[in-house]
Formats: sequence, structure tokens, C-alpha cells
Amino acid sequence: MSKHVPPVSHNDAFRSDVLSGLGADQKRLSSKWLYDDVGSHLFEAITELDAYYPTRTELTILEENVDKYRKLPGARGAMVELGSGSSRKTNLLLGAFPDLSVYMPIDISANHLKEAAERVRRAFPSLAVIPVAADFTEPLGQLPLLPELPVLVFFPGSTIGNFERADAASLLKNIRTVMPNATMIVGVDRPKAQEVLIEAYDDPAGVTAAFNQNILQRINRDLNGRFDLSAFEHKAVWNAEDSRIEMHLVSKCTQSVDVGGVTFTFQEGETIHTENSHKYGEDAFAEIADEAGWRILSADTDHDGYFAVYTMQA
Ligand code: AVJ
Repeated sequence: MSKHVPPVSHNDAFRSDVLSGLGADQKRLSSKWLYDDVGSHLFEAITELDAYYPTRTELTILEENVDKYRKLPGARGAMVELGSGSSRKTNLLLGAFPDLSVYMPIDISANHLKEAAERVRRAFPSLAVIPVAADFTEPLGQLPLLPELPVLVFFPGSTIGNFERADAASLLKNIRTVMPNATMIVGVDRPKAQEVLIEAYDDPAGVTAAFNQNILQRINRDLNGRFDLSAFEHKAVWNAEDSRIEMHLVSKCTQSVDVGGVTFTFQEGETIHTENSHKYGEDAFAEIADEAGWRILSADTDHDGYFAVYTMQA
């Protein structure tokens, strides 16, 4: 296989994001950069962990309600999946929607996307599979034109929680603009006991720690960085005020790190904030949906109330 070379513009965006993020008072890196090929595979491994409840919980909710989802107009047209995440969820829906004709996964990781598309083509040979390598945090302007089909947007995994509240609303608004009559199935993680949350984002096997640290590895590789990975420690924090889990990388000592000719200094204990994972209860999510012009059709949860799956109409 040929070595994956990120498109130039992509790498430029990565570089400018990293340089400005590490130059900020509270150092930060956008969580979208966690998902290179290695990161995408590490995330898949996270979804298999006992400690990480969201994937299996969402899958259960989808299984329990798929008869209802089958009746959504988009289930007879094109399914657009944002962040081609777990194949088990995708397969469940594709298998349950026999009249679907198009599957369009949109993902920032081109290789991950290609693998996902191939998998679906093998399992569902009659579907037209149209993968789109794109960063859906940027305005979704140039989607390949969908034929005159009803559209079902599948936005699983509580990826919506990675956005700041206002950005989550603009993203939902943007989706509605690009796909005006779409219906959507969206998975949203809910607030719960702090111990459960911390365990899920700081698992005993250290897979999440490796996932988080991979962003430093990526900076080393793609931007000629000199991060010593062993000098940074993974940390998951529950920010109650903003109802979100935050992932940080904590500098274990005072140190300077060169990134492509630019030097950044870290105090001992200083952190790089790498991800937010917002947790929304029903009212909080309904407000965001409403602000973005979506009408919620149904809300389903599991017996612990850990996770919610909403259907909505644009
Ligand atoms: C894929 C963004 C939904 O926030 O739960 C998992 C990412 N980060 N463990 C999440 C993640 C650490 C995940 N999302």
C-alpha cells in the first residue's frame, strides 16, 4: 500500500492550528486532529472497551428502535453518515433499510473512510457507496450532488458533543441548509455520575491515553515536532459548569518543545486541552436542535439513561 500523504492544504490547516493552539494561554489542539489513521484505529479500540459505554449503549438503542427508524422518509433514499465511525451501527441501519439506494460516509480520515466504504460495498453490493473525504467542521459546501432522493443524515457516537455549544448549533444549521428536507438520526451522550464518565475517558487499559498522546506523535511526524511523549500524561476532567468531559495532556516537568522551528515552553503541570465531550440532557439538546431549526420527532434512551438517540426533521 502507498504511504498516506496528507493533502497539502490539510497539513497547512494542521500546522496553523497547532501553532496558534500551542501559542495560546490555555494551550489547546482541536480534537479533530486526533483522528489520523492511527487515531481512528485507536478510537475503534476504545469503542470495544468495557469502560467506554457510549458505543454499545447507542447500538442497543438503535437495535431497539430500528423498526421506527425504518419508517423515516430518508430510509428509502440516501443515507449520509457524518464521521464514518463504528461499522456495527452502520451495518445495523443499512441492513434494516432495504430500500436505501445511496450511502455517503463523510470522514476527515481518508484512509479510514476508504476502508469503511470497501466494507460496506462488500456487505451491501446493491448500494451506491459514495465516500466523501471532508472536514465537516468546515461548512459542508461541496457535497457531490445527491439525486432527487430523500436524505437521512446519520450522526452517531455523540460526535456532536465535541463541538462547543454554539458550534454544535451552527453545524446542525449548516446540515439543514445543505440538505433542506433531510431527516436525521443523531446520538447524544447524556450527563451521568462523574465516576462513570471519568472511567470511560481514562480507561484502566490506557487505550484512551494512547489515543490522546497520538496527537503529539502526529505533530512530531507531520510537522517535524520534538515532543517527548513520555513527558506528557493523559488526564480526563469533568467540567460540571459546561457539562463536559475534557481531555488534557499534562506536562510532567518544565520543558521546551520545538515544533518545526517554533519553540513552546511548558510549566510543570501545564496542560494542552485536546478534546471536549459535551453531555446534554433532553432539554439542553432540544434547545440546540430548536435553535438550529430542527424539529425533534422522537427521543429514545437506554434503561440507565446514559445515552439518547433522537430523530429530527429539518
Ligand atoms: C467520538 C468524539 C464521540 O467524545 O466520546 C472517546 C471521542 N474521546 N474517548 C467521545 C473519545 C475519548 C468520542 N467521540
